[in-house]
Amino acid sequence: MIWNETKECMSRDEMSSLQSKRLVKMVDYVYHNVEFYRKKMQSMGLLPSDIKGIEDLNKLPFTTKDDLRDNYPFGLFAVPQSEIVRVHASSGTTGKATVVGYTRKDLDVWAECVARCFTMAGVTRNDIMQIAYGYGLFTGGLGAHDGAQKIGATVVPMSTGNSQKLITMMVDFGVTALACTPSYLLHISEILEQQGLLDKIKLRTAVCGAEPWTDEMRKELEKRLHITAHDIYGLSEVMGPGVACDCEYHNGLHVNEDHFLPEVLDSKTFKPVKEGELGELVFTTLTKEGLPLLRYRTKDITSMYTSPCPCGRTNVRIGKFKGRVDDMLIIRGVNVFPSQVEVALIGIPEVKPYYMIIVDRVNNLDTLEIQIEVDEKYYMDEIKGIETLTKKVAHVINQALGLNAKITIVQPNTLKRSDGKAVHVIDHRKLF
Ligand code: DLL
Repeated sequence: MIWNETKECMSRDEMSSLQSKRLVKMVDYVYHNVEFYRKKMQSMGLLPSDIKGIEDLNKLPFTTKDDLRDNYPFGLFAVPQSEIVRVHASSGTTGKATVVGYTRKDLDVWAECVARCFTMAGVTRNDIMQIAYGYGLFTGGLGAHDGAQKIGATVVPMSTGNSQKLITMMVDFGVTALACTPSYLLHISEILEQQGLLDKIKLRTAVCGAEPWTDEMRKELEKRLHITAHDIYGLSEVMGPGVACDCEYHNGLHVNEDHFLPEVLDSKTFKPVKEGELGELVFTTLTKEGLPLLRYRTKDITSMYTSPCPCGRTNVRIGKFKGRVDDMLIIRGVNVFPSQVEVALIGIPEVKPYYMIIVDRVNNLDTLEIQIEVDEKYYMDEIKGIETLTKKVAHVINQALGLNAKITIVQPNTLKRSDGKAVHVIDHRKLF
C-alpha cells in the first residue's frame, strides 16, 4: 500500500480488520468532536460503542453536500481553527460553496494518497510533471502538486489558463508526465497536432480526472499522444484528487481504502448492490482529522470489484464512472448519460469528440439536440456531404441512446474548449 512499494499489499482480511479498527476510532472521534454527528447519532439512539467494526457501517447516518452547506463554513470541522492549516472550497452551480479543512496530518495523508495514484500511473522521481489543474480553492492543483512532489518528480506548477505556455514548456523542458482534466488533454493534443509538435514532446503518461470520461476517450487520447492515460478520482469533501486511480491494467480504479471506506448503494433502498452492479458511491473517512465524514453520499455512479488485479494490488476497485446521479438526463422517459454520446462519437472518424447536448421542452415534449464538430480533415461545404454525415451520426446516436436526436454539425473549433471541468449539457427544462 505504500506508494513506492506497491507490491507489498495487505490481504483482504488484513484490510478489513484495519478498516474496522479505524472505523471504531473514527466514530468515537466524530461523536465527541462534531456536534452535528453527536446530535444525529443521538436522534437515532446510537452510541459510539454500538459500532464494533465495518459490519456495523449500515447503522451510521449519511452525510450529504447539503449538510456541509447548512454548516457553512466550518461547522463540521472536528478540530479548532488553529489546527486547520489549509482550506479548499468547491462552488456548485447552485447554493453556497462547500468548505473543506485539513490539519497538517490530513495534508500528509493526502500527499501520500496522490503519490500512490501517480505511482500507479508510472510517475517516478525521474519524471518532469506538469500540473495543469487549477491552483487555488479547487483541490486539483495543490492536491496533485503535493503528491507529485512527495514522489520526488520535478513539478512544473502550470495551473490552467495558458495552453500555449504549457505547450512551449512541455517541449522545452521535455515534460514526461501531465496531470489535467481529460477534456483539457484533448484540447492540448489538438493544439500540438495543429502546431506540428506531436513528435517534439516527450510526454509518457497523463493522470486525468475531475470529470467523467470513458474508456474510449482514454484510448483515443493514448493514440493521439502516444502515451498511457490514467484515471484519477476524488472529491473535495472527502479529500480531493487521490481517493482512487487506475493502474496499468485499467481494470477499474484502486481505492485508497485504508483511508476511505467505500460502499456502493442502491440509491432508493440504500442497501449495498451486488459486486459489479451500478449504484451510488458512498465514503466514510477513516483517518481524517479536520473534516471527518460518515457515509458521505458522493452522487457518483459506479460499481465495485474485489477480484484480484493482475498488478498485485489488493485494494477494491471501482468501475469507471458512469456519471453522477444528478448528471443523468431523463429524456422522454429514457435515461441518458452524456458518456453514452461520447462513446458513440469516438466511433465516427468524420467528427471530433467535442459535443454539446441541448435539452428543451416544447409543447410538453422533451427535445434533444446534439451539436457535434466535424473534423477539419472531413469538413465539407457542400450541403450534400453534411446531410449524409448528419444522417450517419443520427443513426449512431439513435442506436446508442434509443432516442431520436436532432443532430447539428458545426464547423471545426466552434464548440467551447475547456481547461477545467467540461460542460457537456445545457438543460433548458430546469429553467421553467
Ligand atoms: O474534482 C477533485 C479532483 C481533482 C479529482 C483533480 C481528480 C483530479 P470536486 O471539484 O469536489 O473535486 O469534484 C468532485 O468530480 O464527485 C465526480 O463527480 C467528479 N470526478 C472527479 N474525478 C472524477 C473521475 C475534484 N476520475 C466530483 N471520473 C466527483 C469521473 C470524476 N468523475
